[in-house]
Amino acid sequence: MTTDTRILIALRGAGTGFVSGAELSQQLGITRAAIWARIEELRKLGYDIAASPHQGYRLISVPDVLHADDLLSLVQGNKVVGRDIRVFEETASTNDVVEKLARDRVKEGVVVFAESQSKGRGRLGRKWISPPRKGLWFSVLLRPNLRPQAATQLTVVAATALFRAIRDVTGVTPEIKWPNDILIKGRKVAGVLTELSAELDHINHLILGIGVDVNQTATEFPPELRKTATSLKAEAGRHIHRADLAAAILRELDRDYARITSLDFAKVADEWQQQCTTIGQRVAIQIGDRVIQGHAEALDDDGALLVRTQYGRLERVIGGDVTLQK
Ligand code: BT5
Repeated sequence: MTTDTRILIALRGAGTGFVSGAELSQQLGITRAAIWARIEELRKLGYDIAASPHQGYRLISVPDVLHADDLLSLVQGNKVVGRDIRVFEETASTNDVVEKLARDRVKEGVVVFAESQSKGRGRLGRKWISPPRKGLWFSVLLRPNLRPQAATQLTVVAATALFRAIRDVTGVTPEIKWPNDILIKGRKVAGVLTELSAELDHINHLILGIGVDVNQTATEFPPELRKTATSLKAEAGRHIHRADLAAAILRELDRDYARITSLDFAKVADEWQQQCTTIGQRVAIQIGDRVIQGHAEALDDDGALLVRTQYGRLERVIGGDVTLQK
């Protein structure tokens, strides 16, 4: 843990109170002058920290920037997801950065955020719009001990984590649309891109790419997305602090990842089914050139959607574009 992370943990721990320089210096094992120097650096980044010669330091406000040390201080209890966090000002795609880390054998749980992406992507090579500082654009490296067929479980885990974090931080209750969309009043506010490196019988690594539209105003979306997309700010009616939301998502992901690695996917799937607006609906699912039509009945143990087709057959669908039918 870096010195800045530890200073921020101590300041947050004090709430609206002060932490004395002597206390910090003792806890961190560095001089009071060194602490003062770090506080000055944090101030330059936009952290408003009051300093009083008698009482010490107090955190007044934090800027709306993503800062790796700060994010780490917010998820210090996490076991896997977020034990290593890196933030870039701009990348082509955070999934590509993580893919490279995976090939360099970096441990699972590393999370890469970018303030903006020049080539953010969705599924099937679609574009994902990722404007600077308006949303959360990040990817998580995982090495789950699962068969490749069960990879959809991770998309389900990401969707339930997003659902809970968005509801808890903003007060707005979103819906989950299978397999990878989070919607509010029918408009997309977040998406998940799961990419996989696997052998026939096991997953080498899996990258969860997550995009959340946080603080765009309606007119900041490109015209072609204005009818289909929305942001948390537009729906909640207030600015949302991105670092708080990011930390909440990483905490929820860590919790659910632990659940599936302990082979408890059923609990995650139950919660998912309760929030998912796709289950129980008539759907048309486009998979490549093929369209399956029928009734979405449930999720199976691998996270696949079970669809009763118009011919009465139960089909297992692991991906595709869903349209709800009236
Ligand atoms: C997704 O694809 O929903 C997955 C999005 C994943 C984005 C993250 S950001 C961090 C990581 N790095 C990446 O490069 N990607 C991941 P899909 O279901 O295929 O939806 C793509 C479609 O959503 C596009 O064709 C647009 O219609 C629409 N779209 C594009 N940008 C959007 C945005 N910011 N908000 C809402 N909809 C958007």
